[in-house]
Amino acid sequence: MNTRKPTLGEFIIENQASFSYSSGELSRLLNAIRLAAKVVNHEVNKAGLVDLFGSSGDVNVQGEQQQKLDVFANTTFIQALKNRNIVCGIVSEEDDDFIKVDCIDNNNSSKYVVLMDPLDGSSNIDVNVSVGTVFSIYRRITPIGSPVEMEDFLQPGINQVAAGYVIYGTSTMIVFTTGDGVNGFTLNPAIGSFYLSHPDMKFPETGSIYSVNEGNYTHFPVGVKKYIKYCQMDEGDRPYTSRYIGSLVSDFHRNMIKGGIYIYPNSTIHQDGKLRLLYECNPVAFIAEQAGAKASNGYQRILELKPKEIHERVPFYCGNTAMVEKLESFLLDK
Ligand code: P6P
Repeated sequence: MNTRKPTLGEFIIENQASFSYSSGELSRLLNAIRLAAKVVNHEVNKAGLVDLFGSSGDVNVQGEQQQKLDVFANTTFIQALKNRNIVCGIVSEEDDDFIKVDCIDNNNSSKYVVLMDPLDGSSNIDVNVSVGTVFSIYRRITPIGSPVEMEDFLQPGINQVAAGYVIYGTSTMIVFTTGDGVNGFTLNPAIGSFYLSHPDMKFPETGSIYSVNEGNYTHFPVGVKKYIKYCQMDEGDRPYTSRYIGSLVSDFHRNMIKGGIYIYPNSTIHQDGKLRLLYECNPVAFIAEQAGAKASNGYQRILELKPKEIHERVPFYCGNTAMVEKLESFLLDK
């Protein structure tokens, strides 16, 4: 009996039929992401040896110091997506405006758009802490064959056809959903293939980890302060454990496996929160819900928020449903 775990490529082929609307294009899109992930992984793993550490000297649209690997990752994913005539447009954290993808024959019949944070948590690169790529895939809503437009990107998260992340950690993984559960694939660097290491990922029933930058505590809304004190009380199943890496993908991935909540609230420092709705919160929220958990802005389901601009930020509370709902109850208490 063949007990070898399927590769990501084999998994995509085996599940092709379950990808909504897909006529093979979504499979080709996921394969492009797989290739780019391997290329970025190779550079992340040797960054210090080839002076890919440190900043590029530029500043991105967020006003954040652009790290050299940010630029490399952005270029790599954009090129992989452009080369296969599978997308008509791209939004990246690293680019001010959306990118129109005109295919060679100028007849771009592609029906998908991709929104991504090519290297999230990049401020951790120089200190050898895990970083990640986050991606979100939608079908375009303007006519196929016409130039892609802003409304193709400003769709609510419930319209995503697929979403996932790459985590460049002690091992490199791709975790993604196409709306039929969450599956995790681990790269075997000796072979260069991703293998299905975490089938049908689900949050544990309960969680006892809270992830928040407590350095900003005095700037948080009262309800968030109350929830943090609740986590720290010696009562019932608490105190919880505080774990915060400062890399969304790493904090979320650990919480999905061990159970927990990730918190990035609005504050007097970040009026609307820090995380971006389109290419951080929506894809992670899609995965969280598919893994039996919850993602909200404190009052509304993240996936139902109607985006107003491509780099907009929202408060983000994501993890075990009971933990998120407890935090929401503190926010509702006036
Ligand atoms: P802070 C990385 O810049 C990021 O977008 C997330 O990956 C991470 O969770 C968060 O910001 C860290 O922000 O303000 O705690 O350093």
